[in-house]
Amino acid sequence: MLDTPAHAKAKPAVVTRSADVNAYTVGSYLAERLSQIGLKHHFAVAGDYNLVLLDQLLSNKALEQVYCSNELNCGFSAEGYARAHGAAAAVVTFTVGALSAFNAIAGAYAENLPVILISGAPNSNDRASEHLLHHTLATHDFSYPLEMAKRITCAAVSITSAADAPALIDHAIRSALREKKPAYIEIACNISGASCAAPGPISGVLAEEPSDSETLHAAVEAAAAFLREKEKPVLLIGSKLRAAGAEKEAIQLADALGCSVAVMAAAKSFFPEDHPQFVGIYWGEISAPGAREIVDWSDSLVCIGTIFNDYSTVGWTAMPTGVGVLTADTNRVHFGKYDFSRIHLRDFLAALARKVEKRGATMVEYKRIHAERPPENPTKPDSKLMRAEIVRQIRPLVTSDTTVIAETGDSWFNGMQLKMPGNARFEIEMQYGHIGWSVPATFGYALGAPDRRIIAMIGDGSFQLTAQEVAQMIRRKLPVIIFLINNHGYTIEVEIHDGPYNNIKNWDYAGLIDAFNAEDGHGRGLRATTGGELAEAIKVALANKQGPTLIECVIDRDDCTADLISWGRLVSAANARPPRPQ
Ligand code: DPX
Ligand code: MG
Repeated sequence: MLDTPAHAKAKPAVVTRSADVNAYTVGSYLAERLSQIGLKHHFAVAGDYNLVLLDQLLSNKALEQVYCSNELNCGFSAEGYARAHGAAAAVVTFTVGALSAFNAIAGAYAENLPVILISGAPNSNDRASEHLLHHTLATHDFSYPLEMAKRITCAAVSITSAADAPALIDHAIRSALREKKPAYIEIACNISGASCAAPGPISGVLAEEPSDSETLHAAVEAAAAFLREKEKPVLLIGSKLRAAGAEKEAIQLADALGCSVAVMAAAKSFFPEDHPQFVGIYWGEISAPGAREIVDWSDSLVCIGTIFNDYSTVGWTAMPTGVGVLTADTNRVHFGKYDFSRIHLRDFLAALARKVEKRGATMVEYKRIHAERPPENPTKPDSKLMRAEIVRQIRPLVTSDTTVIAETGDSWFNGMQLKMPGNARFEIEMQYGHIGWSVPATFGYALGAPDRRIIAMIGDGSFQLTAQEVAQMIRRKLPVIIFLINNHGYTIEVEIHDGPYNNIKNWDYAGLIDAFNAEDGHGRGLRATTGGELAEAIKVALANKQGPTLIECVIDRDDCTADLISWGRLVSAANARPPRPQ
């Protein structure tokens, strides 16, 4: 399911209209819809407002219920599943569960992932009554989770009547899939088991509005004319490319133009790194060798699904602007005096590919200026473990069927140094940047992509936020490999602005796995303090198919990438800009 989101591939299930319509309840209707859009799992934390709903979801044998340790992790597990599988669902209880999950849902919004958050809710009879209820603010207002959800989803609905449930459920799911954003569905606990209509054909939910053909034609003509006048165009790939389902079409345009293709850090692996025109990660001052130079040398930059924020522009020092920039966004193309909307990115790229002529100058120049970074030499097996040695040893593990998941921290910059061969995938939560995201996201991703080798690179500080979800990997016997980089603190923050707040309590990270294993788990926890110990630990990890292996890699507090130091200096300068005079 990795190339095409699940809902795009999902074949409408045949609905037996002769079945008794009363055979469906609100909960089983929802389950059927989730299954029809291609989900095989949904993530859940139980609570009395959602127990009947969970029973209803369990009754659908095509959907497996997967339990999480808390609702933040439940949301992030679903977010990781959506990365692998195209969409996801998480079920929580009212307020105490939903408010924790909201942080992950906001992350899914920022990262353009359709995660459907479903919350159990108070009995419909208790609304507009004098009753006070548990898990609330001890007021008669139960509307605040819905109101909050509206700010972090593309659709938020509250179901208090079985008759309205099908339309509201369909609206929420349809919006999420179309907009690649999360949705929120709240269901009163006495409504989940109430009878409702049977689901109609799923095509009504999946159908997309086509691009406006006149606008598409005009946009393509104008863009082709723009490129015809240029000698040295470069394509810059951004993270919204995948959400727009336009990865193949970006390759078509690259092939047609024959120009250099640079990729933003947040989009690493969205354009194949073994494509002959791939020139590396463009990240301002810390770009791959040659990538920044070729972007600077170009006379036109075609920005495809890009997001320029303070981090990706390295503290606003690498912000492409001006008449040479053409931006092709999810549903919009704009450059110079033009601004076209209501066109799908994939339609625009595919049609433009058929119109343009070859523009290979940037590839000629790139080949002249490009110098590979020299390969690192292995350190002596008994010498102290260093960050560079960790990356060197991870490199050969990344095969075409591997997904690397890189947590916020120096793992971002370490991850950029890995080459992704063939269909290797790279996952990063760079827009939202919530530390701790990667542990549950790795769990969810591994369930969504059971045939892939999953490697997670996670800092010690991040791990402490969501460590419990390793126990769920153990429960499900998922053989993921976690490189836990123990540099004794928040090193990325150290490089931006240091203080005592960047020191954290050390844990016995490897030892923790035994505690999670309890009486029946097969996780392995190992500690590496030298290159030799790391190599041995990797062998153990590769042999362990019965559960996750966590390798605690102990390094010095200041042993970080040079890229982090340069980036940290410029981001720190951007943060420190004084207020404008009044
Ligand atoms: C913070 C960050 O140990 O990685 O490589 O040592 O930096 P490094 P760690 O995981 O530490 C992470 C730490 C504290 N960011 O350096 S990036 C601020 C922050 C955040 N998200 C949340 N809280 C605080 N990004 C939820
Ligand atoms: Mg750290």
